[in-house]
This record gives sequence, structure tokens and C-alpha cells, in this order.
Amino acid sequence: MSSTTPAKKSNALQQLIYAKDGELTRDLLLNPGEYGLGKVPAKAKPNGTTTSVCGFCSTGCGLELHLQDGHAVNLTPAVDWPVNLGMACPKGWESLTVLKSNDRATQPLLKGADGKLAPVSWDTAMRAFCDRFKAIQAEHGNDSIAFLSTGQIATEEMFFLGTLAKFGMGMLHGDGNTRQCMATAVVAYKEAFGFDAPPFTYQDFEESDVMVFVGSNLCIAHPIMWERVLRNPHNPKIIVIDPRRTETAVAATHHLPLCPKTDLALLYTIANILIQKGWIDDDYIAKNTTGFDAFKEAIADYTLERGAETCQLDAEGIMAVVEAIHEGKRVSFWWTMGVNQSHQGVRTAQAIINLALMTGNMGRPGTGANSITGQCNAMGSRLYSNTTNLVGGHDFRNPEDREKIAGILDIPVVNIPTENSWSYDRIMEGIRAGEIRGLWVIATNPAHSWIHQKEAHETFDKLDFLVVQDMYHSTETAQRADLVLPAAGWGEKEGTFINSERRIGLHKKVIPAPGEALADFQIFRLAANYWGCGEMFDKWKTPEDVFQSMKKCSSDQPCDITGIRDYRMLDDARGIQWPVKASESTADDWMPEQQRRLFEQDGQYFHADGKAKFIFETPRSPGEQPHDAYPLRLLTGRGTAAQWHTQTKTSKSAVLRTLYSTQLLVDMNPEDATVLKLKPHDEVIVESLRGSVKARVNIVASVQPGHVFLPMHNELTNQLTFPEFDTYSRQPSYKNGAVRVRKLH
Ligand SMILES: Nc1nc2c(c(=O)[nH]1)N[C@H]1C(S)=C(S)[C@@H](COP(=O)(O)OP(=O)(O)OC[C@H]3O[C@@H](n4cnc5c(=O)[nH]c(N)nc54)[C@H](O)[C@@H]3O)O[C@H]1N2
Ligand SMILES: Nc1nc2c(c(=O)[nH]1)N[C@H]1C(S)=C(S)[C@@H](COP(=O)(O)OP(=O)(O)OC[C@H]3O[C@@H](n4cnc5c(=O)[nH]c(N)nc54)[C@H](O)[C@@H]3O)O[C@H]1N2
Ligand code: SF4
Ligand SMILES: [Mo]
Repeated sequence: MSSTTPAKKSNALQQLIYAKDGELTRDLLLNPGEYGLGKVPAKAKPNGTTTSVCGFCSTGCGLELHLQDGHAVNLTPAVDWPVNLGMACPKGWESLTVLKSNDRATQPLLKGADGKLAPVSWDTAMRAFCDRFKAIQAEHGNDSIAFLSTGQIATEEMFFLGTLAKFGMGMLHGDGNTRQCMATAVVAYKEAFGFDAPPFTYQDFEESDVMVFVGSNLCIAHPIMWERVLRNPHNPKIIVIDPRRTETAVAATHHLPLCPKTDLALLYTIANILIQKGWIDDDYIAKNTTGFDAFKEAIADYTLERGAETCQLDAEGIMAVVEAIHEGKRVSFWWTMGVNQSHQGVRTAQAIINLALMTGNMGRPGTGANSITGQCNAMGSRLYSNTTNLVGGHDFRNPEDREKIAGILDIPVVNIPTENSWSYDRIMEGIRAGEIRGLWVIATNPAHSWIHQKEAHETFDKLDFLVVQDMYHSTETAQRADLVLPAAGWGEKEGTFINSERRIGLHKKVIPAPGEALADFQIFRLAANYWGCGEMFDKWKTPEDVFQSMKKCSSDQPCDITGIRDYRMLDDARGIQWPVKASESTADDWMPEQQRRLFEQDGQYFHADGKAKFIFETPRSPGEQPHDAYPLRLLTGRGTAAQWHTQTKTSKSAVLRTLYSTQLLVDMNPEDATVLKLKPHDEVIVESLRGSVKARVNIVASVQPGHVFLPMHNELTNQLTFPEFDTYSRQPSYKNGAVRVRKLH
């Protein structure tokens, strides 16, 4: 690994960047005064500590970084952080370790005539970037290049990328890995509340007397949120709705191990029984909602017997849950990927929202219909990536919104597309159809994580030019790239993330990036300069400059953050939840309360009439069901708290590597194992109509007979998944497919 300091670099390009951009992000700690990042870095003493929000999951824990000569050498969880209160999970503890790895991308790599990637200078890389993309556009039109972005870079970087790609480079199509993750919740909230607005604050984990978790394995996927549940002093009932007996289900007071993909029928059954028994809040429904009568009528035949049969559950188990919801004074409903990643995810999420609305469990401590996000900045991408929405939660199709954003950004309004981008799956289809010829992939690894991997690989291979911007050159996607742009990661740059409870937190540069890797922010500035639209971004010299523009774009929106003065205020407050209006922030030293939830007053939803909507639809079966040839149902998801997604980062830590199996394990029920004559750890083939992979069998009762579970962290898993998408959100249904298992020897 080379680790030249910027000061030693003197090639022409460095001169160019320095001349055009002032200092590089990576110089922050080396030259804190010159960088112009406001007052935040000045607070940190070179041998003291500074705080930063964690860069893995959406919990958004605060970490205390211990500096030596201005560089972070160690960390501990921040005790005074309102999120984690001194706790961190294994990934958080290992945040610095994973940055040091010999597969870090340290130089741009360009594919030569021999088909191999070879190191080139940034100048060559950026010229290739522009020449190739512009040639494609000249031949096939502006919309023939697209981008795939992420929920894992700073909001300021997402904003930069989205504006550069769409308003500067003329792209129409761009999406991100949040489609794989949060798209369902976004659509569900928008339709029900009038804006994508998760209402809760983490304090609610400690305030509820009943908590319902649907398709959410908090113990593994959000361990520090689970710690907050454990702090709840009200002896809460904890209900887990998950086909698997997960770590979370084991710790719960009630577990409904439903047949996968029958959640909608179960939730309608619960709603119908509550209505039939009169266990609903008529006042709340009348004052704050529309569509209840039609909903009531539509679900009237979801009897307990029918629900039990459809979902393959005991009637008593369902009734116990209905009673708990009725008896609870403060009931909160939480959901994650077991809901979002489904062929009917949006309607399922809305069925959860309906339960909260009809029982009046909204806007009070310990209540809410609460979607938990996944990636550190999934919510930043929902609001600022300029993909599905025009930045700041605006609408590309609305002329007033376009005028407003064009005015703030000081760009011609004609630069703003008047239609929405294609969704991720449509972009993939567009590549297969030859409509999209060039693709820029930033901080996501779709060659591993996209559904139906064989088709995904064939799709990427069709591209004329694939650019991958990543911290590591070894990712499955980077290996297929024509150009790899080496990026700095968390800890090597700064910006803000927005966590699950809408809290905007600051992360800081505390260590230099390796070799010639640059912060994504700087790569975007470089790309703008080479493309010839640099003047559009003249005012954006630092991430904090972009933050000030983000504020303006949020004005008068439900996600208004005009009341956050600057990074210093975010730092001092240990993160601030949106909204914070300028009108609230009256004095120079004003600080918002640390726990803020939405909809605390009546009639405050974001539809024109101020009310929330009941939305529903007849349940239908998924597109693939187990059948004779492929009799088992495949579930996929998070394996352990120590693994992150496609493992580019977490596999680099020796400590984390001891906490999981490096072999692919397929979880199978003892009954099925007996039928197949399998012993623990036997080598097996798991196959679907789309692929066939080798695994070792892990015989456990946590999966039901007829089901198998594979962790998504292994690259083989998506060879088997069935490509089906939610109708409204286009989110992939990763947790359903038919497979068979046979013994290898
Ligand atoms: N350690 C770790 N933590 C992470 C991540 C990670 O990679 N590693 N990733 C982060 C991200 S981006 C996300 S999105 C979150 C995901 O967090 P979770 O959604 O909690 O995690 P998953 O394991 O994907 O899925 C949750 C559960 O859905 C269940 N499920 C499957 N099918 C159904 C169904 O039909 N109905 C119901 N009710 N449940 C079903 C699965 O059995 C699984 O236990 O985790 C975040 N946190
Ligand atoms: N079968 C199955 N598949 C799934 C899921 C499932 O449950 N089952 N879950 C889906 C979900 S919810 C998600 S969120 C996706 C996640 O899928 P991906 O987004 O593909 O997974 P990651 O491994 O997080 O990829 C992030 C990439 O960004 C790089 N990176 C990290 N930080 C930076 C940075 O600051 N800058 C740059 N340029 N690069 C950076 C990392 O090295 C890594 O290559 O997977 C989805 N796929
Ligand atoms: S729970 Fe999430 S945010 Fe907290 S330390 Fe772990 S990975 Fe980081
Ligand atoms: Mo996710």
C-alpha cells in the first residue's frame, strides 16, 4: 500500500486540483486551518479526541476517535451520544481497522487493450471518463449513460453526484442501492402520509409497552437499537413476526412464525379483529385519517380462521398479539427488510401503518409506524440523491419545484429533467436492451448484491463503459469495470449522514486516505471540471458549502433543516433530527431538543387535507412458490452482527473474521435434513432455476421445515434469488424463491 502524502505530490494534475479547488479533503488534519471546514476540526487537539458518526449502519452511533499527531489511532463508543449511550457493535469498534487493507484502491485503474486493468494517473482517468461517456452520449443520446449511487456516502456527496450527473452531465437515469433496501418504505410513507417521513425517535424503544417487529432481526442488523429495547423499563411485550426463529424472536415475548410472504393477510386479519371487537380509536380515525370505511369493508372477511390458515399460524398466537395491541397504552410498530423486500412490500408496510393509525398509536411517546433504515445514510439518499426525488424531497414533474431548485443552485431550469428517472431494475433492463451503454457505479457492489446474479453479470458485460468508484479495487463490480476510481472511505473524509430516526450527524476526516485515493466529493469536483461544467459548482468548495445549499433546498419542506446553523452546531448537538426550521432557531446558541418525533399534534400529516390515508389491496402470491422440482423456500438476509453486506470492509478485520463462518452455510431444519440424510456441515448443492451453489449445511430449528436461509454476505447467494419486484416501489423481493438441496458426496 502506498501512502504518499499530498504534500509530496507535484504532478500537473495535483497542481490543477489545488489551483481549482483549494485544498484536498484529505488535507483536513494536516492543514486544518486552510481547509475551510468551519470551526469543527479546530476543536480537536492533535493528541486529543473527536467524535464522528459511525459509517456502517443506519443506527448512527457516535464514536469517540482517539488522535495521535492528528490521526485517529483508536476509538471508543461515545457515551454522551443520544443514539448509543456509550455502546457500539463489533463493526463500529473495527471501523478504523477495515481501512487498512492491501486491496484498497490507491490509484485509478483503466482497462487496456489487453482487457486488463492497469494504473493510470488521475488526469488519464478523468480524460477517459469524459471522452468515453461523451462519445456514448454523442452516438446514443444523453440518456444512454446512467449512474447507480448509494446510501453509504455523505449526503453532501450524494447531492453533488446527483446534481452533477443530472444537471451538469445531462443524464436522466440514476438510481441507487436504496432501491434494494428502502424504496418500499418511501412509497408507503409518501402515499400514506404525503411525505417520506419516518416519525419516530429512538427514545420510543424505551417508552413503548408493546413493540411489534415485522420482518426485522434487530439483534443482528441493528444491535444497538436492540440495546435500547433492553433498556425499556416498562416490561414490554415484544412481538416478532418473522418466518425464522431469529435471535430477536428468541428474545421476544411473542413470535409469529408465519409462512413467508403472507404478512399482508396476517396484518389484515389483525386489523379486522380489532375492528370487529371495537378495539380501535374512532376519534383519532375521524380527526386524522381518510379511507377507513373502505378499508374496513375490504378486510371484513379476514377472519381469525382464515388468517391462521393462510399464514400457517395458530389462531391463539394471532389472538394473543391482537390482545396485546389492544391492551397496550403505547404500541409501536417497526419493520425492516422482511417487509420491504417483497412482491407486495408497499401494501404490507401500509397495512402496518393502518394498524398504528386505527389504534391511535401515532405521535405519542412509544408509538408509531416506524420503518428502520439500513445503511448509514439511506435517509440522506432518500432526500438528496436526486434520483427518485428532486433534491430536498421535491418532485421532478412539478414546475414550481424545478424553478425553486434551479434558483437555489443558480442553474438554468432547463437543466432539470421534467420526468423521473428509471428505477434500478429498469436501468438494468435498459442496459440489456442497449438503451443504456455507459454506467457510473458509486459506493455499491451490485455484481454481488443485485438479484439474479447471472443475469446481472451478463447485463454489466453488455456495457460499452463501466466506471466503478470504490474504496477497494477487488469488489466483484470493480473487477468488471473499464475504469476504477479510488475513493477515500469513512474516516478519511467528512460530511453528514442521516440515521433511521432522521438524525443528521457529522462524520469527520481523522486519517489520510491511502495513495491517490480521493474523497468522493473531490472526485465529483474533478469530474465536473473535466466535463466542462465546473463553474456550476464554483461555490461548493467544501462539504459544508454543499450543506448550506442542502439547507436552502429543504426550506418549507417537511424535511426543513434551515434551522441548523452549520457543522459546528451538528457537532455540538451530537446530531440533530429533521425538521428544524429557521424560525425555531432564534438565538445564536439555540439547540433543538434531543428527542423529536413527528405528528405530535393532530391534523399534521403532509397530504393537502392534513390527514393520513388508509391504503390497501388484495393480497396475492409471489411469482415463484416451492414446487415438486424445487420444494424448499429460500430466505436470505443478514448473517451476523460482524458482517456488512458484500463484505468489502468487514472481511478485512481479523477480529470480525473470527465472529462468522467464512464458508457459505445454508440453514436447514432437522426434519428436512433427516429426509435428505444430511449431517451437520455436510457439503451440499443448493440450486434454483437460476443457479447452483456449493454450501455446508447448518442444521438448526430456527428455520421452519420447508425453508432454507442463506446470508446475503456471500457472493454466491444471489445466484439463486428470484427476480421479482414490488409493483409500486420496484424493490427486489430478495426473500423468496424456490430451491432444492442435494448432498454433494
Ligand atoms: N450486521 C449487519 N447489520 C446490518 C446490515 C448488514 O449487512 N450486516 N445491513 C443493514 C441494512 S442495509 C439493512 S437494509 C438492514 C436489514 O435489517 P433486517 O431487515 O432486520 O435484516 P434481514 O436479515 O435482511 O431481514 C430481516 C428478517 O426478515 C425475515 N423475513 C424473510 N421473509 C419474510 C416475510 O415474508 N415476512 C416477514 N415478516 N419476515 C420475513 C428474515 O427471516 C429476516 O430475519 O440491516 C442493516 N444492518
Ligand atoms: N440476497 C440478498 N441480497 C441483498 C439483500 C438481501 O437481504 N438479500 N439486501 C439488499 C440490501 S438491503 C442492500 S442495502 C444491498 C447492499 O448492497 P451493496 O450496496 O452492493 O453492498 P455494500 O457491500 O455495502 O457495497 C458498498 C460498496 O461501497 C464501497 N464503499 C464504502 N464506502 C465508500 C465510500 O465512502 N466511497 C466509495 N466510493 N465507496 C465506498 C464498499 O467498498 C462497497 O464495495 O444489498 C441488497 N442485496
Ligand atoms: S450499530 Fe450500526 S452505527 Fe452502531 S456501531 Fe454498529 S454498525 Fe455502527
Ligand atoms: Mo439495506
